[in-house]
Amino acid sequence: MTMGTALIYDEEMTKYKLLWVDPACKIETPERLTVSHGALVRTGLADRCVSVPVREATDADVLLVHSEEYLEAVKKTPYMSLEQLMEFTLQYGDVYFHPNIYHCAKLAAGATLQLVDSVMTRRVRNGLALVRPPGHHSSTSAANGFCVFNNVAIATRYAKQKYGVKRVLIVDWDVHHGQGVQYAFEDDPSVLYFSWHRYEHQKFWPNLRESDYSSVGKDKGAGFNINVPWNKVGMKNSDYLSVFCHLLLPVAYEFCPDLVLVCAGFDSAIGDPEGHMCATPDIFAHLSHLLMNLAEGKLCLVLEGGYNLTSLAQSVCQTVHTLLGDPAPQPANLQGPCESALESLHCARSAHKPYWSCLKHAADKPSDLSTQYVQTEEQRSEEHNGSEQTEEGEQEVKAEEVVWAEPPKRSTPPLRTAVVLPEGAACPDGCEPISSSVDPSALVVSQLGEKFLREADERDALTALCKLLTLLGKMEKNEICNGLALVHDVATAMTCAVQHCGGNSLTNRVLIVCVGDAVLPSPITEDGKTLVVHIGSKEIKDQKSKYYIPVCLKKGCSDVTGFMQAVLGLLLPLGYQYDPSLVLLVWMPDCGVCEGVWQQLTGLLQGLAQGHTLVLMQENEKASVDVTASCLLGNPAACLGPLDAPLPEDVETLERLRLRLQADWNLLQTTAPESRGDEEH
Ligand code: Q9C
Ligand code: ZN
Repeated sequence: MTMGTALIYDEEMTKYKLLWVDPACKIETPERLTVSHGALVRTGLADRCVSVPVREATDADVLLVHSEEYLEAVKKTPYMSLEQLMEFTLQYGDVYFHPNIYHCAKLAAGATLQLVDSVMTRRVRNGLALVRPPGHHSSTSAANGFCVFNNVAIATRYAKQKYGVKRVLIVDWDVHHGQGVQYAFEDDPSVLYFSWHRYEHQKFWPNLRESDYSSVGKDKGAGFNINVPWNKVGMKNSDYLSVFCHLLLPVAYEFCPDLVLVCAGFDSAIGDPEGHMCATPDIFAHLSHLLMNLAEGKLCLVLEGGYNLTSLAQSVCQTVHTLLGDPAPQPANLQGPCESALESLHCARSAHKPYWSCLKHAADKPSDLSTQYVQTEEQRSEEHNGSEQTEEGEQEVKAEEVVWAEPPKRSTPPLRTAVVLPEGAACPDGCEPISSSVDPSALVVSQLGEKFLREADERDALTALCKLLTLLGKMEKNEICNGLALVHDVATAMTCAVQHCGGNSLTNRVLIVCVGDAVLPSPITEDGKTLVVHIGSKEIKDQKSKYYIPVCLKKGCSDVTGFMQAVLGLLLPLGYQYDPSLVLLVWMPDCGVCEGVWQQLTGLLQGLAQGHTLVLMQENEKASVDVTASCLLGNPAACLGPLDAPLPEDVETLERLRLRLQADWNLLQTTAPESRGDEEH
């Protein structure tokens, strides 16, 4: 069932450039494409993709978003003299025209449509279109911010029209606000637009009031436009991940898109002269991964900005690795979100509270943030004397001079998924069975001690445990990425695995995710070597531990909404911050978890521990082996359908846990510190 990744690129789109002096536009160069594509070729990534040709968007395609007058005006640009082009350019903001840009703009939009066609017809699973000019700033009748036609907006209408797609999610991770996309779908509840962007209280380009968190959409589209304005530069990996976990993903899962489009600008990465952010290129591996289980994996990325050629190329490669299914890199520098990011998150969550049941419990916006920030004359002159005023340039900190480590090479073990199954059980497609070569009793005795031997005295059970340890050993050596074991007794197997890891320096942190009620085995410690998140229905006395987190859902694991809420808002941030070397995912007997949720959980957890997940299931869960293996192999999970409201009791349980744990695990924070007093009592 493996399906490929499309790469859509044509050199023709490098064949236009700025022909006059304009400091605002000089960063948008042909090299942006040659360098990105060159890096994909050099690393062998391009060869692993399905190369799909571009095409020109037709007039009808362009008119899905743009006005006839605007299209006719742009059509004339190939015949203009230099003076006429400069003159034409003047009516728009931060954009330039060139005799060949109309051709390239048709190719950029057409490339995006080719990508949508390839994904919707299932020729490929997902893909990336490397295009110029970008699109997200252009609106019905105006070019803007290097953009001529709105590639992603056109593709959205095209997908709805041609394929009857009901709900489209657009994730705009470019560092600028894609106001063109916002305008196109503001009143349309079938398109959920999410954008984070450098804003600095409206002082950053494009300086629009409507880029603030208060623009939530209009009329029927109210709630379907989500803006997260960054009011400070220097946002890091934690800031991006926390917005994904606490806002975008919960809403996206509730929305349940049929297709996900990404305005994939990489000017939100470190080193970018426009963005001045500090997120490292590997973060895009995780952002991509976190979107890959929505819409049954139908994910189309379309290049927007990205102006530091080194950062851009690295980010593009990280993204394509993930689209191809390579194990995620170890997430770096997750020390928790900064105060300004939390303030933005808090405001955006509270603005969307009326529209999404996953946010019903979100804290109200603090009153000191309720009025629009107004800058005093003093503050203004102070800032001019301060660090960074790009246009004047005197004391400018050159973002291009920022240095960061090149992301480590993505390691892909020779074998993706191995299984340990009882005699006679069929090995799922694409997996390999573990054949144990060591004498079971000798190895298991040394690992387990006599206590467990007496319980697991059957030969078969012993053999399974032995194979399990063999599998773990191979995962530690990175010979196998992940695995699944059907065992006689999950509790014993879990203990066995944890003990094994305890004695091994390669697996010094194990995230144990227990699904269902069970008595946990003893080696749960407070030394940080294990972090246990135990989701079930039985009230477990909360031991106020940092490393043992019982989540008791009212209807247990069979409640889709409650479970997903726990996974996205609690487990993922905890997991990312803990940064395990191994994830043990345990399906307790009779836990009642529904298949779709289990798939999502299995898929999402693979963003951790470089994909090293070991799934333990009881022998009688044979029926779920194939779907689990499929998710471990990197196939997308099934859609859950639009989620309904969580039970108030569960909301309360999760909130209580989050509040208790957020001091130790600051990726759990959803509000800025000074406003936190109100909600804690
Ligand atoms: N220093 C895209 O990233 N210039 N467009 C702003 C402020 C406009 C960016 C000048 C930047 C447009 C697709
Ligand atoms: Zn941008």
